[in-house]
Amino acid sequence: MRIRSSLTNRWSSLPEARAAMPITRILIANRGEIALRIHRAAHEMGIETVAVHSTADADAMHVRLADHAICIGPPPAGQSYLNHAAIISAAEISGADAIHPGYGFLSENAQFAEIVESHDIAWIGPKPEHIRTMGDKVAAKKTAGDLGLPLVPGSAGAVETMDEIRAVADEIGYPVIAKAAAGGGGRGMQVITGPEKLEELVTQAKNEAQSAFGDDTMYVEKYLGNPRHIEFQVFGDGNGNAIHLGERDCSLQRRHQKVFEEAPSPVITPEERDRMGSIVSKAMADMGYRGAGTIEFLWEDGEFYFIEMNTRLQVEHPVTEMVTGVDLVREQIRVAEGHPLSVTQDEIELHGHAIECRINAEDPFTFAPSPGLVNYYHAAGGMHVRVDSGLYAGYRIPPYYDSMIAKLIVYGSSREKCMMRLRRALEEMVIEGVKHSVPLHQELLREPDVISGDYTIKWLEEWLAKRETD
Ligand code: MV4
Repeated sequence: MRIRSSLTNRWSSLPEARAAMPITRILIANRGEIALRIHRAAHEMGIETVAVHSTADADAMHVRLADHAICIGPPPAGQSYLNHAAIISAAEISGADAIHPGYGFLSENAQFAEIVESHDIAWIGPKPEHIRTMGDKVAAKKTAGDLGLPLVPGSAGAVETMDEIRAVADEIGYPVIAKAAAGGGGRGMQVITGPEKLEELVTQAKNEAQSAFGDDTMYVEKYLGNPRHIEFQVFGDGNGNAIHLGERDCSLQRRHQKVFEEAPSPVITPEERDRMGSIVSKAMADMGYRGAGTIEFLWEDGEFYFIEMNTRLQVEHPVTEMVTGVDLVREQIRVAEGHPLSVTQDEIELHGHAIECRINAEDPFTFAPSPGLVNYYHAAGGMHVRVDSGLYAGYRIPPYYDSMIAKLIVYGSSREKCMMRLRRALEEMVIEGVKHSVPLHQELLREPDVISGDYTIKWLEEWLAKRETD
């Protein structure tokens, strides 16, 4: 462990210190751009950071920036970034009084959150019980329904037998979709267009779910043919107060990986936003939700249908930060310290438009991963341009982890101005040595449907299939 700075105790002069539990040193249980994002919020609050890393990440930017760094294992995430004992030990050894999990890895692991709290370390995340409930998609849907969120019509809960599934499908009408209760991210899902194929497809979905999650519990929903993916950012203080920060439109996805996200959605009116926002924030207040959360909806023919809730900070959170001016990581840390939210719903105003492009180290045509040495790097800059990335010239992108290497987030006072600025910023980005998605984004920003905002969850895959044949 290396100790580089000792920041003065930021609580010494604050009267509120007695009520809340100050955090002085955060262990960041993650890597890449999100580890940097958390480090930045912490340092702006006068809080020290502890990086943990695998042997493959010894030269990573998150390790370089942190005040302390501890190697927790070999490259495979199962032995490092997912290793409960190694991370808890690192927190104890370094004297961290809080753990921030970022996204992915342990961020939605209720058991790990409980272990953290049982060691008297603050968990910068939702209550473990809420992580657990939302991780079970059947329990999540029941909870969402009880809290007044609009649901996709379907089975009342888990479906046990083939006869039961057939009865539900007959009642709601085909097409239906069978989903794994333990699923999410599109695994263990099958669309069923008619009764002939029901048995075969349900069996297939169950087998996928069993091998992916060790649980083949299924539920059934009406299949929506061509919706948009619209998600609301919510925030609770854990004591019955909650707000929403508007929505993000994340419809442009490939194989359940988001490519491009924007806030606000081009199709949601201020009235609809206020109406749905009130519903989601009241739901979060009623459940006593703590910290950052995202409520995912499918949106079709002007109606919202709840599908899932994510109990973590999301990759695309910066677009919400750009249009609201709220630092979501700072807010997460404050809430973990026991403070109320620093803003009220009345103080949340949306200004302008923001778009995020995810930049991956992959071929922009085949999507094959492209790890390796980045021999030159120059980030875009200028007014209203934000680049969240751990890249630097001379960095070697390891092959073991997610291929996302940077996020380019751009703000404009209108959607049109945002897109003009985004095109300008993409021109400035230089990443040499590996293939990456900047050219893909440049191509997308020339598409009339993207320019007009006229796209659904099917648009990108259809466009890519067409591009293949051209
Ligand atoms: C659906 C659906 C259509 N109808 N549910 C995919 C992952 C999981 N989060 C939920 N998913 C879907 N659920 C019903 N009732 C279509 C999808 C879906 C999808 C959703 C959001 C973004 C991209 C998607 C791509 C394919 C399918």
